Amino acid sequence: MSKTAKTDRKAKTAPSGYVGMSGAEVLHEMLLEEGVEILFGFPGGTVLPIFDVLYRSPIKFILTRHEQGACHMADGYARSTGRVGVVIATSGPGATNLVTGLATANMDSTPLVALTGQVRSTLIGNDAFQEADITGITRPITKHNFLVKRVEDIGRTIKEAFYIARTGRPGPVVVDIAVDSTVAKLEAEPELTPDLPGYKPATAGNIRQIKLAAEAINAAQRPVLYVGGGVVISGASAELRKLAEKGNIPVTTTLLAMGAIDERSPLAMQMLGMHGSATANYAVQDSDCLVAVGARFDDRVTGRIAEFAPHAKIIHIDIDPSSISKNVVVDIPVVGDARDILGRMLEWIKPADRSAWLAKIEQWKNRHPFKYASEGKIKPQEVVARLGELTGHDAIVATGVGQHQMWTAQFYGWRKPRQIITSGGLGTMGFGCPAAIGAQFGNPGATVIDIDGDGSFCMTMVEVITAARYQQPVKFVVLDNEYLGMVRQWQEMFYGKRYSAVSHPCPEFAKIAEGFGARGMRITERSELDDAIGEMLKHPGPVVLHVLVEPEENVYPMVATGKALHEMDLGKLA
Ligand SMILES: Cc1ncc(C[n+]2csc(CCOP(=O)(O)OP(=O)(O)O)c2C)c(N)n1
Repeated sequence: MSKTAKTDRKAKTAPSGYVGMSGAEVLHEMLLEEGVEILFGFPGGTVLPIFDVLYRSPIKFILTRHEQGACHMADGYARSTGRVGVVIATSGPGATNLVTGLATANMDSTPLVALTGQVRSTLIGNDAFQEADITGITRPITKHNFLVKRVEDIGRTIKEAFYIARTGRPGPVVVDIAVDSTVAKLEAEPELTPDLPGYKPATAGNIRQIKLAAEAINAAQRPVLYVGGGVVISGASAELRKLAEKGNIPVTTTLLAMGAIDERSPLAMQMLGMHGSATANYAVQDSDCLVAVGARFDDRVTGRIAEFAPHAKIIHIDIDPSSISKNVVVDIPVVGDARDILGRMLEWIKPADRSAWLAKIEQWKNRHPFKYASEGKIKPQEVVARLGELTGHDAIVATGVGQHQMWTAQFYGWRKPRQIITSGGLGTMGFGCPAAIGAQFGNPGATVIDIDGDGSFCMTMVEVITAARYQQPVKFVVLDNEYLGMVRQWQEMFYGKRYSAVSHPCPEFAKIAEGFGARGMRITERSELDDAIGEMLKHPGPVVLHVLVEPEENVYPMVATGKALHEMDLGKLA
């Protein structure tokens, strides 16, 4: 599609190349060349020339109700498809509304390109109307950013932005473009070849390091694979599975890597960390060789760092050299693409009988599974578990941030990579609703569910209007515990139950949904749950299902701040 569009346009406007094209037209050509099929955003004065070109573009444009929503949609699209998400906003408030979305994408390594309008190049720095220093504001929360002031630089910069966003450790790139450069016309052929002498992302791992790592694994009796989002991003799930099976190595995944291994595998130990499975946490603490792949030893994963995996030799496979030994001192670093490295490591891994280790793991699994009591009010965990079963564990699932996010990770039953769309690093409430819509745009025909908390949903639920307008059949399941639940849990456990600013009475979400053009449903009883989920899944359009759940349910296990992983509070799982 993009090739034809380019040829047509060139035939009409610039038979000899780009000369005569406006900056906005060149930008559009570059988007087509990059294969962009969908753009999320919101217009305004400084991006009018770009929107004028979009008026006759084959690129689908999704007008959101808030720029934050657009950024999270581009993020959900990117995470669920592996392609670069693209978002556009105007200068000043439009661009500042992207900030949370950019920081979210940056923390979780999502490839995004954000195009922002900027005031005229001659006015920059003058406090012009709707001027904000977006390159200054976003420098620490993006992989890279550019300010473009000349029409000659637009094409090359866009190419560079896409290249940086998707290569190495992916991330968001902002291109801030002065409006006059989008209006000006090219008088000479522009240089379009990316010129990034300082940017050399590693891909292949060093073979010596790979062999050293394989030898350490072969020598280990209690190895554990600790797998992070990098494995999903690099498409290394098949290599991971082969390696785990060949070496009989149990696997735990971070929140961002749920589905990197099918949880039905006997080697799968589910999530680790603050609310991870007892099995995964005990296994890490007991391990003599911890193999971290595409993970960054986040404090929510490690607990008290001085006592993290105290008996283990630590191998760290990561594409980002700055991640190595950042939080935990690593014995054998291997820098490069996880898929390439795991694929090559496979031939050095010796099949090993680790039955004693696996038996111990099986024992932990049997003793301390994630569980809840199905009594009294509807339990949030059972809503997640029933959603898993009734969707055949095959849906793409987005979440907000809080208890519901942890229960989703614990109880959905993950089968494949790119199934979970959640804000891990930044922990952005409000991510779920728009991210789910973005994922649905990228996966037409797939079942996409946002399992949300009432607090998180309130932050961005206005985008249900976007889902309804563009007929995206996303299912929004709001687990309403009438509290900002995760904060309430901390106040219960660590602040003597002094509930400060966590009571969160909710509006009638089902009525709001109807007003927004979606279907609205509300349930309060366990007996209604399966029918409601069934009806929701059958409905061809977007649905908001408001579920009133037990208000004071807690997430277990819990590793309190300052505790080591094995010191977790098992709560009712004990
Ligand atoms: C934008 C933002 N503001 C504040 C927080 C701090 N925070 C983390 S969890 C949480 C409560 C979330 O409540 P809700 O969405 O209802 O989910 P629940 O924990 O009840 O499942 C808060 C306030 C955050 N993560 N993000």
